[in-house]
Amino acid sequence: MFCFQCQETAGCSGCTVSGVCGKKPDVAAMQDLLVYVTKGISAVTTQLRSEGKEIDDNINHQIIVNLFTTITNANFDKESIITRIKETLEIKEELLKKVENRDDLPEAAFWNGTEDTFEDKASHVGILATENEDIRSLRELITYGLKGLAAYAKHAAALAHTDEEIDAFLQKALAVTTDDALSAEELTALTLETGNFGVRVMELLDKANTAAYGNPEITKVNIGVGKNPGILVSGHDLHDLEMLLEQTQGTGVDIYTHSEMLPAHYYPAFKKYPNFIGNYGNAWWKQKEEFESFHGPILMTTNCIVPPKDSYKDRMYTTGAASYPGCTHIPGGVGEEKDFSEIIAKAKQCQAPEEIEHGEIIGGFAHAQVFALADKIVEAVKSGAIRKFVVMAGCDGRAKSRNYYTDFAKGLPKDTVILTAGCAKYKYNKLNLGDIGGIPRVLDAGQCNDSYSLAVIALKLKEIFELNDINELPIVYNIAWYEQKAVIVLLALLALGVKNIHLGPTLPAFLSPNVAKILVDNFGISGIGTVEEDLANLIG
Ligand code: FS2
Ligand code: SF4
Repeated sequence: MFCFQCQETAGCSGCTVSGVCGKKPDVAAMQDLLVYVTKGISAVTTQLRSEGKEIDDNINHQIIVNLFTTITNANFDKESIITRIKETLEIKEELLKKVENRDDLPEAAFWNGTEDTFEDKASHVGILATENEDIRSLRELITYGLKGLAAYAKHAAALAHTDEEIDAFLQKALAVTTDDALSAEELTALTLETGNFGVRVMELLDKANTAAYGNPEITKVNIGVGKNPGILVSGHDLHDLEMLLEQTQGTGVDIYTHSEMLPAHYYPAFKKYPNFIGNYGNAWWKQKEEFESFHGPILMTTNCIVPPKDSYKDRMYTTGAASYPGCTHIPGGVGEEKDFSEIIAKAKQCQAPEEIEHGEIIGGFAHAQVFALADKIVEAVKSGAIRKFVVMAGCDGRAKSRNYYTDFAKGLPKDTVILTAGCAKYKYNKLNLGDIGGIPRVLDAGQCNDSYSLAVIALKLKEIFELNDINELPIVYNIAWYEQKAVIVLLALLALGVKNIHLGPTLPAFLSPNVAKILVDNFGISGIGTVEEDLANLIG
């Protein structure tokens, strides 16, 4: 196997024996093949669009869920990946019959095979099949950005928000990564276009979420526990959470969020549920201890599964693109009603959660809430009470080196405000960093996709302060990444013109020296140094 798509890749270069995430070589092979056949079907749909034919929504959904399935930590279940490969090949064969001009289609568009050929085919279509290091780097950078984009498109689609132009771009870009005629320059341009569509998909998801659940508002979230048995919901899918909340009314079972599901508490629509108790625990990587002490069932709605311990494996459930062998998968397609009765029945047999923390955390600072506070914030900037905003969005992870972010947050002067989104926040959202004239020093916009809100806020401030360039604002960027959604967030920020982003704890292994140089020369991207150096550089 060879995989280097996430920050925790072995030796900062690539997982070759087994994934640091727990992905085994046979699963890695099937994921490689799933990406390959998804590129193949995308080449076919792209050709059909160019011939004026429409592509059905179900096909668009198949493609985005395929990509989501291959995101780090989402799906460890070989059988479910094989099923997706077979389904995709079947749909592709039907589509291929409708193509008039097949001349420019790549090999991936024609390939078909039975299950006994999958392993052999997978061994020829992985990342290392592209020999030129720079082309490989750009292809993977684009593919990972598209995986993140697909994840956000899937969440929006679950709430009946789709955009044919986004799907058409996603499929065109996937298809193009198989084109050997494309130069490094053309691939670089496509990388930036991917960032533009990253902005669009986050905007689409923001619309989907706020139309369904209202605008996030300042909210204090309980981090303690109640007396009833509970279900812990992790991942990012708000629609799954909504269905579970509906189905647990009057059952005596409480609902808690874990990790990236925390921001659900900020939406007005979820506040009406009396059994929506609070957030339990921290970022995804602490799940081994926290799922154990929770005692009740856990529902993983998306990625960031850590291979479960036997002690709670029988109460861990997956749904959507997520799957783990031996854990029950709750079926249901994009936007379909799901039946969570099995999880609810399981919860009733479990003890109530054990309290591991007590108190409250505050969040809900997405764009509408921040705009409501705009006068106060602008005044604080003008008076010098706020000297700088520091965007510290992104992901958390296991590496000890990530303590840098806690130390950096602690070391920031008291006239600075952290803008955050994603699970990176758990490195500093319980530090009690205080406030500036009533404005908390950690403003949490929400999930990683709500980094869009941080960009909207920056653009609004640029307008208020009548600046020509987003980089003239007193905002600096010190972003932590882990998986591929952070890649699309990064590309989106670059597309919006943000420069001098610090990215850590390590730069992506999939950036070849030449591709890294393009990012450094054109966007001023850099890694992180010591806390002291970076505080001096970024804050002065
Ligand atoms: Fe955190 Fe994991 Fe949000 Fe990432 S919970 S690393 O999926 O996308 O962030
Ligand atoms: Fe390794 Fe990350 Fe790939 Fe898992 S997703 S196999 S940890 S590079």
